[in-house]
Amino acid sequence: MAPGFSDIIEEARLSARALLDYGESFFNPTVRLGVTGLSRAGKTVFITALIHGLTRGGRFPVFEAFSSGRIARAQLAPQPDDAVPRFDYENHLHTLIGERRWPNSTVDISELRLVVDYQRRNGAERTLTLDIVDYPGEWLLDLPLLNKTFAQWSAESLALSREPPRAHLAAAWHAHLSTLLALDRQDEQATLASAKLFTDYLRACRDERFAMSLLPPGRFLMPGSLAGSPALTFAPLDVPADGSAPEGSLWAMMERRYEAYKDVVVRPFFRDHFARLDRQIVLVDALAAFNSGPAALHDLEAALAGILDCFRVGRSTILSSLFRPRIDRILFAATKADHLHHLSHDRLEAVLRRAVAKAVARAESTGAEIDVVALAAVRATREATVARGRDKLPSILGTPSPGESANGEIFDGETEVATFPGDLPADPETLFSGEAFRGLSSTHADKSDFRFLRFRPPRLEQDGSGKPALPHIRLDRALQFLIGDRLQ
Ligand SMILES: Nc1nc2c(ncn2[C@@H]2O[C@H](COP(=O)(O)OP(=O)(O)OP(=O)(O)O)[C@@H](O)[C@H]2O)c(=O)[nH]1
Ligand SMILES: [Mg+2]
Repeated sequence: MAPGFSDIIEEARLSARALLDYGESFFNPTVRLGVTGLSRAGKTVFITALIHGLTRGGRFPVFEAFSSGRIARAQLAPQPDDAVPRFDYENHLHTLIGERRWPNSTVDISELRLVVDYQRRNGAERTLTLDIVDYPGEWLLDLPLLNKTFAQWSAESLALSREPPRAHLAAAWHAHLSTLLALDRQDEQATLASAKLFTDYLRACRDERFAMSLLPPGRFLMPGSLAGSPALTFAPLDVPADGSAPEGSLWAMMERRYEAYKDVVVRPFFRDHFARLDRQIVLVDALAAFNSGPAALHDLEAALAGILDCFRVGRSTILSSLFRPRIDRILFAATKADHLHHLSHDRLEAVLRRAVAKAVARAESTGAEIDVVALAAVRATREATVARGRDKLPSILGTPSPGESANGEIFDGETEVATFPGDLPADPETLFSGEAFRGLSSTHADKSDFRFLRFRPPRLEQDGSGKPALPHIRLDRALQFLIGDRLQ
């Protein structure tokens, strides 16, 4: 398809921005690290722990520049983008360490700048600026909309909503949809009702019982200042695959608003944020999918494929002909690995590797280096072996958050307990085949194969060797992959 006028303008804007960034980073080497993940994946905790570790002497043996003492200093600096909120590091840290509570949910983009003074391997003194950008994974999953017409998006969304367990959750919306005809006259009330029922369906899919991941358009569930605006008031409609919407029809109205969503929400995100990233970590809460059941795991797999497609989309459309493609490393990280005994950490990593395998094969044209890790940015548990009959179960010890419950007991947030959350299989494939395990979407919590409780954050570790640090699992490996090469 020949590029339209708006594409050309968009390209000009992008190149101007890229030139500006390029000039700046020529004099002042900078890495823009995107941290993303679907809601509750662990973004805020990850960034807080990473900054705390880098600025306050964390224990990072695998992060070579740090453990070998070549990093002289890492400190916060004012961030460069005036229109982006600053990541509220100090508050999040206080909540985590001072109150031993997890930070509150965040729904917007935010950014923080860290300046790292280090010595190159050849002895020269250098500075690397690390801009960390925290944005919701839901926004990333919106990018594919840029290449889809309203008719295509409607058809895909409808097909997905007819599969179990979604079909059941979509019943009310489907019932309303069957009263609408694409060629009906445009009707604000019908559109409002349809958008509301569609949003209710998306919200029900996200509930922890079903833990679905693939739920675009992202802003329907986190509208922010756009709540109630026409750009967020539309829904999929049964329309012919080819053909154009007659003027004044319901179809035309929905289509116009869908395009407005792309203009107002998706393109600015692509231009101002996504296209400027150099490195990307995608945080994935696989445990939520295990809690829920096989359908959630399959949905997660589809969402990860969608996410990898975005990097391909980012490369093959705009910019690539003018500038080198930017994102050259992508790390997929299964978070909250401290909910499992260390014997299962490699297995968790294998599950994530399996979940992205097909997508990675498809995304080879991204040219980016891709890796997978299972980590816990903040380790809230310790390990123990618990005897059950003649068996010895590899268990974890932690303080469940107040209100969490298991086996009829409700925890007060003060008592430490040992739990056996379930074993991950040695072969991840078994989890992906059919109804391989039972989760909350099909059975009661007590009968589920996995049950991961929420634990309170730990106390700071004092090992007598200097500053107190937050315990973690493999956070250093993530750092090594994400910025290790830029500190050589
Ligand atoms: N045990 C443990 N729990 C974690 C860890 N990271 C995150 N969590 C849990 O996951 C929840 C969500 O973490 P956040 O960092 O707030 O996730 P987020 O991706 O920023 O979430 P939103 O801002 O809501 O999109 C926390 O409240 C914790 O319960 C971790 O390293 N270990
Ligand atoms: Mg957050």
